Amino acid sequence: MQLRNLDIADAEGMYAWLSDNKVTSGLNGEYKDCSIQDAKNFIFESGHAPNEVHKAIVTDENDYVGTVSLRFINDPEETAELAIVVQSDFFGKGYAWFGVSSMLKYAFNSLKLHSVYWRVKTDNRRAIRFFQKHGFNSPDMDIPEIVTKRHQCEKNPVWFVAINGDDFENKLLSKGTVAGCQIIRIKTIPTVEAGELSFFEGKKDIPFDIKRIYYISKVPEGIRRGFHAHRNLQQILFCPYGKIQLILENRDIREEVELSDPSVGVLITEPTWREMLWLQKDSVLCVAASDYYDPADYVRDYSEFKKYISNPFD
Ligand code: T46
Repeated sequence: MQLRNLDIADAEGMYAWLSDNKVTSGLNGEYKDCSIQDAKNFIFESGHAPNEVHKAIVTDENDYVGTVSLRFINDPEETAELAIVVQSDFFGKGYAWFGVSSMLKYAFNSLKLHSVYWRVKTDNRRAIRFFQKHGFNSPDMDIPEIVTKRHQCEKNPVWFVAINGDDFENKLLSKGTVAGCQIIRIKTIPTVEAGELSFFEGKKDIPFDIKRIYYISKVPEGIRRGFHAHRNLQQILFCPYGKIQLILENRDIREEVELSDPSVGVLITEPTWREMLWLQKDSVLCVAASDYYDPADYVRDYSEFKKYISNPFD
């Protein structure tokens, strides 16, 4: 996935979400009368709008997925407002987070802004959950009045903020756990010009001896694997190359974490449902496991998993 400038050929994809109630019902504007010509006009004007940046979020094949924007750049000074929209066919595939995190990086690293605000309609539970899941909360501090005033006819939008210097990509990692699984820093020795070397040792850096190592590679972007739990197996999962989202569920908590840093691993030592989503093609998932391969240790049926964790001794 990548960001690029909007192109007139994106109008069709843009019209697809403009006429999709699943998308527009969560947004703050009126879109029901929009035509493909409106999409073309927006794309044309977006290249010339002062104090605005609009980018297309696209697949590896350069197909339009959605738009992410910064508006009101430097009004007030060193701030901007962010907006994102993704076609419903691409919900849950990592594109929204890619768009948000890439645009925030651009706002902070290239535009040198201090803070970026965005708002979500109160009843857009999906979007609110999405931002909370990524560690964002409604800001403690007040949003500048000049910003809220622009949207005063909207009913109590939920505001979010990112501040330059926040480790927003690693908010979840700094939490230390994801769905009850431990997130660990893998010891890493950096060099100045020759990369870095990471390592861990069984029973020293992780709580078990390693009996098996496997890795998953050559997976296209957007593919999901997993969909099972283990009864007894303990594992550490890490991603030495690329970007993979882990969706983990342990008892009542279902959480996601993105693995993209070779020096970060997730330790799964309890029966935990796992799904892995390839956010970038050719990403590699490596696993060190506490035992040999045993098909009988897998729980591949979700309802069986729910029963198993409520009473593992049944
Ligand atoms: C896990 C996640 C993260 C073997 O023959 N030996 C092995 O050691 C493994 C791991 C798998 N296999 C066979 C079993 C299947 O015929 O390889 C095939 C693919 O396995 P599976 O569909 O289970 O792959 P994933 O990616 O869904 O899950 C794997 C691990 O199996 C699992 O333990 O936690 O990665």
